[in-house]
Amino acid sequence: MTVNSDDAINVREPETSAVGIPGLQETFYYARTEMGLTRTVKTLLKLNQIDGFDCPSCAWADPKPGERSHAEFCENGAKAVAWEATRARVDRAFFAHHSIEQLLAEDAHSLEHHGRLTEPMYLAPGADHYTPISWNDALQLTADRLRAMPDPNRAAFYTSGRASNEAAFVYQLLARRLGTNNLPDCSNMCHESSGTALSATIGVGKGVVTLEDITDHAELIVIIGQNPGTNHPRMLTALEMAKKRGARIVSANPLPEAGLLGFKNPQTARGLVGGGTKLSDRYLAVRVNGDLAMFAGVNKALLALEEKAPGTIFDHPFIETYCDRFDEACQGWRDLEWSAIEEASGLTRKELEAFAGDVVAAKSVIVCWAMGITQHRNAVATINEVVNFLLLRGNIGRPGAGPSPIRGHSNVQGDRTMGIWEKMPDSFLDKLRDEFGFEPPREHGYDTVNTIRALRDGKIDVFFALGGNFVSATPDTAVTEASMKNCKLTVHIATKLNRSHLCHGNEALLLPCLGRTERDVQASGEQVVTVEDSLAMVHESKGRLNPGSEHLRSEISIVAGLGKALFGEDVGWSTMANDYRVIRRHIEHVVPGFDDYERRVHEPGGFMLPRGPHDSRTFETATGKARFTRNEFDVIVVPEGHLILQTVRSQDQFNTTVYGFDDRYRGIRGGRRVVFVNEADLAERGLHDADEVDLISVYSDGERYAKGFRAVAYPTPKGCAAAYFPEANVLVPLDSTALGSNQPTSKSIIIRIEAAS
Ligand SMILES: Nc1nc2c(c(=O)[nH]1)N[C@H]1C(S)=C(S)[C@@H](COP(=O)(O)OP(=O)(O)OC[C@H]3O[C@@H](n4cnc5c(=O)[nH]c(N)nc54)[C@H](O)[C@@H]3O)O[C@H]1N2
Ligand SMILES: Nc1nc2c(c(=O)[nH]1)N[C@H]1C(S)=C(S)[C@@H](COP(=O)(O)OP(=O)(O)OC[C@H]3O[C@@H](n4cnc5c(=O)[nH]c(N)nc54)[C@H](O)[C@@H]3O)O[C@H]1N2
Ligand SMILES: [Mo]
Repeated sequence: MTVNSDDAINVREPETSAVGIPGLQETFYYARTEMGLTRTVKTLLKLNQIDGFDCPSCAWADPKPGERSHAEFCENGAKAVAWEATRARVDRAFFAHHSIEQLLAEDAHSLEHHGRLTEPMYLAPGADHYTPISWNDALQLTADRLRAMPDPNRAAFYTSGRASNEAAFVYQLLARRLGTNNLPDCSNMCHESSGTALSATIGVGKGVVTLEDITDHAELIVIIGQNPGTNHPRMLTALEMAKKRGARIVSANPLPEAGLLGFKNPQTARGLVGGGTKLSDRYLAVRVNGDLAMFAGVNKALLALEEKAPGTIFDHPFIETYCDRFDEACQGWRDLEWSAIEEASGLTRKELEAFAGDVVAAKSVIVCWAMGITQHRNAVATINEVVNFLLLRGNIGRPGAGPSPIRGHSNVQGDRTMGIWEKMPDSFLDKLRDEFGFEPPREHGYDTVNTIRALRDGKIDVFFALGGNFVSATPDTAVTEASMKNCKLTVHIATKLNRSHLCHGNEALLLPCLGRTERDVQASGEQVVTVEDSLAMVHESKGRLNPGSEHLRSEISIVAGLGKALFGEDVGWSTMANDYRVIRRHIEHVVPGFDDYERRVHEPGGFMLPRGPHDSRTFETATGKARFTRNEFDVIVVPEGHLILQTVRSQDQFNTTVYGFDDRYRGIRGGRRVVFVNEADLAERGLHDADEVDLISVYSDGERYAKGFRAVAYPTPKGCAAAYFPEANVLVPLDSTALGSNQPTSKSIIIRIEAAS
């Protein structure tokens, strides 16, 4: 892995399978460099084990207790752990030496690479250096600024998805006790579109399959808009198991991702030395934003087969018993022209009919998806169409079938379950009121995009973040960064320094917390926290390493400390911070599905949350039925001479955390300012591979520039392009969001590409 970026970006052929020996070597080299040998062994062997800690990287599920390997982690999980457990420190001397201005000139990699934050720091009005502050003063100052606001809605409480269930629950309690539902979170940028579509169509905003459904039951697994080789590497092990028993995989992706093509399992001899497992049986090079058309096309093809041989294709008993609006949806498919489908999807009718053939041959089908689906203007409609696709053949609520949005951050799903949402339903707020004896606000709060608008318009006095890197993760970087200046106070609970800590309000606080890997000892003894994975298993996580500094506090203790500074002991803030079992008892009373929480979560592997569609084909929608939808055929029209740009993650990053400058599977080494473009599109513009180019996004409110990218001729469909996030976020217009979910459209940005100016 290259850890310094330089001008000479090295480009090779993309790889055709993931993991294997290079992945393993990289893991250990990297972990040793950050943590040293003893710490590496001690830490990695506890990762994702029953008595260990949950991997702080992605939300992929763990196998059952008896089926875990001794090394139940992947290259990228190991990087995330090493990055947190590093021996490097950012202390008061560091801040005395480095001004805000100096730090703003550093890139994301170098900021976090300085090491772990060690003690609370304060930035006074007009100051150019952070200086030490005591915990007590930091919490009092925050409480004073919050109390000084004329309206509680002048505060916003952002959450990144690494926070534990307990931290998230106490945090939303604090915001609501204060009187606001302004709880924007990273999920607004991640699976908001999935939640919106699934709630309306099947009555639950999360996926409804289990790990065994994938490994043991599904006959066909469809993977769309996801790059599991990089972002959910342990999913490849599950896919390999499915393949071994004869399941088929169909992938749709505008990039030929190595991890979808093949897998060399580093934990088996065959994977280390042999050719590995071929994963996708069918690879559909869909156009960026073409999935709505693709699924409409497949559904149309299925309908045609059904009409030719009635009663042989669709699951009529299921449709009649459990669904509504079926006829309306069918009419929609009849009315669609194949030419429109082909143009919008970039796929031929023949390809889509062949895909429909795979579907008909499979008794059970799962669809997995991630950001390539959710970050588009038509994302909600696309996911509705995926639900249609599954409902047609009763592929929900039985083994090996169902929708499976693959979550990002390790506890992003749990945070939502705990109430981190700007529009939690009244049923949740009623229970919160009954449990704690105060009336929570009912008016919906700001999501992430609306928080940025409010910041920009001077409507937020205090911006508080539980983790994350708000200014780098959100769209329209220039607008967002400038907007933070309008705050009176910005506060970040964080493990490592990032750009959000430098784009500050009039005053700023930096509050360092324990990480997932570290022991958490409170008044009642050593604590555990709990998390929920992408497949709705709730389990515990227990840090093992000694804290990175004696001054670190747990997220829970910081948030509860602020609660106490604001409200005294009204809801028992200290009792919760002293003993997390008290928090779990409150959760049990407030959040459905957590009965007998304390006992069940300590069982090896934890427990599964109830999900009506999966457990009993119960659909808690507006009509009590699963809902077919007729979706408007909304496709982005790219103006002549323009391209549609998607933003992706490299192999060496976790969101805005940049571990290094390589993207091994895509053949990129030594840099991140690259743009992947079809060779013909380059040629049409008189450009060539390796040219330096500028990217210009065009939107109704004007043009945005990202300059100095290396063009890489790449096998992506004509008219499409890709670049890395967060570098490309300057190009994403704040107002360009998904219909119905308000999620930023980070995967469909209309751009021009020009020779560098
Ligand atoms: N190592 C590592 N792991 C991670 C993360 C990380 O940054 N690093 N991030 C975590 C988080 S928060 C998340 S949300 C997940 C993200 O996991 P992914 O969604 O896999 O992440 P992206 O890199 O955004 O990849 C999007 C994929 O969708 C494809 N795509 C783009 N547009 C389209 C389209 O229109 N149609 C189709 N069919 N495909 C499209 C892209 O080519 C790419 O393969 O990963 C989580 N895990
Ligand atoms: N263009 C574009 N933009 C995107 C995306 C995209 O695909 N394209 N993806 C979006 C998605 S899916 C997501 S989820 C968001 C991610 O948005 P965020 O969650 O806000 O960003 P991260 O980069 O994950 O946050 C990294 C920071 O978290 C802090 N941190 C790490 N561990 C801990 C911890 O244990 N506790 C605390 N308190 N802090 C910790 C560190 O300081 C680190 O710098 O970005 C979104 N933005
Ligand atoms: Mo995410």
